[in-house]
Amino acid sequence: MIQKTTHAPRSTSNATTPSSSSIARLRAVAERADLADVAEKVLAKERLTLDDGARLYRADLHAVGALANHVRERLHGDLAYFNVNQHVNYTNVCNKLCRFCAFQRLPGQAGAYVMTPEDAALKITAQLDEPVTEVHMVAGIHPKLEYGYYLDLLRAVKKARPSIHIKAFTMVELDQIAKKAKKPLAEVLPELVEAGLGSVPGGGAEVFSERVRKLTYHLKISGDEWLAIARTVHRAGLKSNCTMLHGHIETIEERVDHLDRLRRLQDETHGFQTYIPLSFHPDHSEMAHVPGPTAVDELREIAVGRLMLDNIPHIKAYWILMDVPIAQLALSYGADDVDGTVVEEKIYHEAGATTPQKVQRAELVQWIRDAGRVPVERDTVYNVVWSGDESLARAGEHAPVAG
Ligand code: V47
Repeated sequence: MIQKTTHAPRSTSNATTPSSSSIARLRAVAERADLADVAEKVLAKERLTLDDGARLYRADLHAVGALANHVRERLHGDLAYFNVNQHVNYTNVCNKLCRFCAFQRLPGQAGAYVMTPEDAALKITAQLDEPVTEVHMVAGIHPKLEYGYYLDLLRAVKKARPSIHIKAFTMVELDQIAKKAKKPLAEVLPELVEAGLGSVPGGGAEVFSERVRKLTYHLKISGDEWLAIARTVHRAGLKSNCTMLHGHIETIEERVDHLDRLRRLQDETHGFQTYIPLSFHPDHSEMAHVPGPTAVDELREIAVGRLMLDNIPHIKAYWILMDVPIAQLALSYGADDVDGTVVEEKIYHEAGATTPQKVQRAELVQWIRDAGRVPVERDTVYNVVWSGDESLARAGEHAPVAG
């Protein structure tokens, strides 16, 4: 846990206007890091180039973080978002054989499991006493699951808790579901929505580089395919998140290219809500020899994401993946979201994550306050469920926590 701040959060609104002295300080910090021209673009809200992006990966971290924090506060002030969610990983059977993944099992392998829709519903009813608003439901690509299974899964979860928002199926799963349905995804999506799908998570993007794909996840859809599926999802009126798996064998230029491709699709669809850099956890994977990213790399990834993705509203520091103190620090390096209570995380805990598998809502609120930010509970699509904004609290305007 990082040191508690002794000052009150600077702002209770969702955007701050920096003083001329803080802008002068920002310019000085940027100048010392040879980023004066980048700072001028950031201050003028101009788009950064790919070359700027590559420089941000090599420049002094604190200068990059200060620039990202400026953008974060311009957009969100001191607010930091979280939600009350639970994860359901309905199967760990997967035929994609990604070398970075410790979660996957082959059909019949020890430890392989598939939940029935009823099993998944039981996971939901087990949390009915908690104020859960979202289920994050993703899994491996099980070759034998038929289209009807996915529809039944959505229906069972929705029936177990009708108020829940189902954020489910990565672009990789959607590709498989459409293949099983033997219909174009554009025709499948309305049926999934009818069954209960609310939005789509950001996983499965890895790094769009073909070089990296050939070496580490050659059976998975390509970057172009991931982006095409995201486009179809957004055109169907669904929001999604987006991710980049970093800290393995990818180069700086491949990361910048990935961010640029996300940014270009977002210009077209405006469908991405949140970008989440996913820190590679090597344990128990075929890439266990790769050291994975350091805390410094994680903070930089958050900051560069905030600066390059000028058209994506939110940047998430996923606390499960980063140590909690790093996620807290990330709230001053560009991030404005920490994800949620995450009951029963499996993917990263199979890969050696040492963070807890869930957290109580009150603890999450305290982590955010201890980082000097104002906690705001959101639903999946960023409607405010509860605000820790003290001026609202004084006015008695807290929205009730959804049950
Ligand atoms: O697609 C798998 C990654 C992703 C490992 O949308 C690994 O709100 C690190 O996408 N080390 C799934 N990463 C998780 C994901 C996600 C998480 C939280 C929030 C949201 C959101 C999305 O996890 C996979 C893959 O890219 N992954 N194995 C590993 N060993």
